[in-house]
Amino acid sequence: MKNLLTLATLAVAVSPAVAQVPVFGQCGGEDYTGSTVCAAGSTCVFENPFFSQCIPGTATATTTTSTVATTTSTAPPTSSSCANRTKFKFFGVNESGAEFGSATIPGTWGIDFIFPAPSSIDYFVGQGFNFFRVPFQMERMVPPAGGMTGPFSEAYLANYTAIINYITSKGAFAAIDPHNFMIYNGAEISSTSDFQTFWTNLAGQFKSNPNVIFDVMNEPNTIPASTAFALNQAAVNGIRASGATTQLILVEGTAWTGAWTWVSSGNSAVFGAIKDPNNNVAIEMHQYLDSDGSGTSDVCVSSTIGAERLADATAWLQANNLKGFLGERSVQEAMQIASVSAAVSGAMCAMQQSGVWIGASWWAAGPWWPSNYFTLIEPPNGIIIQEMLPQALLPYL
Ligand SMILES: *[C@@H]1O[C@H](CO)[C@@H](O)[C@H](O)[C@H]1NC(C)=O
Ligand SMILES: *[C@@H]1O[C@H](CO)[C@@H](O)[C@H](O)[C@H]1NC(C)=O
Ligand SMILES: CC(=O)N[C@H]1CO[C@H](CO)[C@@H](O)[C@@H]1O
Repeated sequence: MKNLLTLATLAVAVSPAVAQVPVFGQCGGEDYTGSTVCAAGSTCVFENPFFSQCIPGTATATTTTSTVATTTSTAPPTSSSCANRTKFKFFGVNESGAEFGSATIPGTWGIDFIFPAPSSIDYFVGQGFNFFRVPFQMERMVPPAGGMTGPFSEAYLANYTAIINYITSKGAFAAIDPHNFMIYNGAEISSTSDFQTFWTNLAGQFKSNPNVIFDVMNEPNTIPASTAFALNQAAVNGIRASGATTQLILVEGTAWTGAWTWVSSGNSAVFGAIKDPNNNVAIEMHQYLDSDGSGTSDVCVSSTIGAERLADATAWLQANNLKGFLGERSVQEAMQIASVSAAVSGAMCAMQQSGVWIGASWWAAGPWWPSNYFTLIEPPNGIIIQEMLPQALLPYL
């Protein structure tokens, strides 16, 4: 999720005491009632309708300009006209909840955070999906008192492991996702050796489960691509050192690991060198279809935008003989639903024809999203369940 919009209009009531939100704390979002005043040196930045965050620096209100042509006269393919495609090995949804309430650490189960519902897992498995990405908050898993190389919070780990094991007991795959943007306890993660140890410890907890996938870090953003690469490589080394040698590892680049910015962010210059002794790593990218690619707006650009935004990343994967995984993806509702479905269908077709994308996962399911969240795929009534699943997702299973 890119931080392209500053928060002004979404600010909620400021408490009379005007408590300051620490750097990287939550400062806004629908239903958020805390302070919107960021600590000195940081600015409240809109991330999505439900979450704004105090980011170091002064606001530069970037306007959302689309750099994408709205063109092409060729109609996007439908699933039936999408010839010669390879199905995804992994196809499913993100299951949010355990990472919620990131401003409150550790926070209270049932109030600040929650774990995905087994009934939601059952629903998607019943539809034929086999992949779930399960975000969690690092500071809850490894409390700041001991640091990221310190002991786990046994209770949080136990609850998290329970839903991971539930997923894999159904024969599906579960991605372990520290949803921390490469920031731990208010600071950018910089020590490759600490991060490697964190992953050795965490992967060690899951090394005997072949259906677990290790997703190194959700959306590093303001750090250089080379730093993101070094930290991801350290994590790969740490995971394999734990004895988890068979499972898939997903690495993510800087700039919110955006597919359409894979080249301009510098990720394309460094991530081709990723080395896994067990040769089972894929590059995870995210892509949204609104004008600034951030997933914060509910207007989809055009019916061909999905395939267009993935084209460069696909070419890079092919040239580097790497596999890709589209880990977060959503579309917007304001367009006529037929066009939105076409945009998604077109993207799915292009991915499956390319031969280099091994999986895709929709953002997002989870028990706590508001029922009107425009990209909600939580059963039974999420808008995407009703309007997108049958037309543009199920045909690509
Ligand atoms: C089908 O796709 C494969 C791999 O992408 C390609 O090598 C092959 O030429 C394609 N066949 C046709 C008929 O398009
Ligand atoms: C774990 O889940 C139980 C409910 O099953 C809950 O009572 C407990 O507070 C949770 N603890 C944490 C740290 O998530
Ligand atoms: C698309 C979207 O809204 N993504 C956001 C989901 O929520 C997490 C926090 O839990 C954000 O960090 C993502 O950017």
